[in-house]
Amino acid sequence: NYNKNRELSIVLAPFSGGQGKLGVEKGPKYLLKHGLQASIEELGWSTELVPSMDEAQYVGKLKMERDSTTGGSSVMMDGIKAKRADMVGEATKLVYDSVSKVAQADRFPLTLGGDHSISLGSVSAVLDKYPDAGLLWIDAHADINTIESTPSGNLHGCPVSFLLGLNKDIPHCPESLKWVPGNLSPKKIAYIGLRDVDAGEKKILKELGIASFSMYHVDKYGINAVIEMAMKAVHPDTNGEGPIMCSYDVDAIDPLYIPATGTPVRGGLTLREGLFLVERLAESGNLIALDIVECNPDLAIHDIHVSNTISAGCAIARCALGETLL
Ligand code: HAR
Ligand code: MN
Ligand code: MN
Ligand code: MN
Repeated sequence: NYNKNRELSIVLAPFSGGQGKLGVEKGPKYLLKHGLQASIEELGWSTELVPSMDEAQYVGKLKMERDSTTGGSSVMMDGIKAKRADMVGEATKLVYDSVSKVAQADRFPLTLGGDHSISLGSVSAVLDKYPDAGLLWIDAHADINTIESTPSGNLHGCPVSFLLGLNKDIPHCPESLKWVPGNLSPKKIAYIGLRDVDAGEKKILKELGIASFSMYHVDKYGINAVIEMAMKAVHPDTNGEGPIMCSYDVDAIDPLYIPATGTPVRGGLTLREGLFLVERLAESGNLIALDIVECNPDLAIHDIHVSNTISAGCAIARCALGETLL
């Protein structure tokens, strides 16, 4: 068990520049308002809050950009169109610095997004501390587009390619993202929940032989077998034992339960399946870090959508931290 001291830091990553919809920067504030910190304390963890940036830090710039006629600055060279690469590079480096301090102090980093680009920072920092860690990416999307393959230019669809170092050989790779070590091995990542994967992403997943459990596999084998296979995929020599980081995009869960998110895709995990995954990780004693990303309260068309989404986000954290283990 990696968490004997039960010391945890809630790292706030209120960043929305990795995609085009404002509001996702409010995720951390809403999750905290829902009582997340006290409920984690109740589970026997000592906690602290670590703000990695201000919620307002990038919002002004994003609003100006949205209101401008060009619809967003992007580096467009040789077919590369990574939107707001400077901002994303800077913000994710702030997350990296905060999570690094937490991880190096032997505390459990619970990083609250923000959009999924922030995991560039959290995962890189956790890998510095645990080079052998496996990464479970729970998501409807693979987020493995390179700056060449991205159809949208939104960098929240690209963090995994940077973590794997896939952009290093691409000419004109944005300078701002060169701080990312990019040394994650494709053998050390497994996906669960995939159902909206771009053609270019499928090619990369196949070429690199990355363990990818889509909704098809969840239906075919059941969620328990899938999480077991995913743990074994990232730690094959030790039958699934070893440090595991979980980067949890709430859109992995069906929009019936999680409506307030930027890119909902129907046919996702049930709420119970989504919680079981992290309950199993808690039970394993191998979970060393968790991200919860892509809660966007501004996208709800009704108050109940906000509370459903935020309460599910909080439940992911509590279940990952042992709430439902007897
Ligand atoms: N694959 C698409 C792209 O690259 C959309 C993926 C981004 N959406 C997310 N990420 N929420 O998980 O633009
Ligand atoms: Mn994602
Ligand atoms: Mn997603
Ligand atoms: Mn798509």
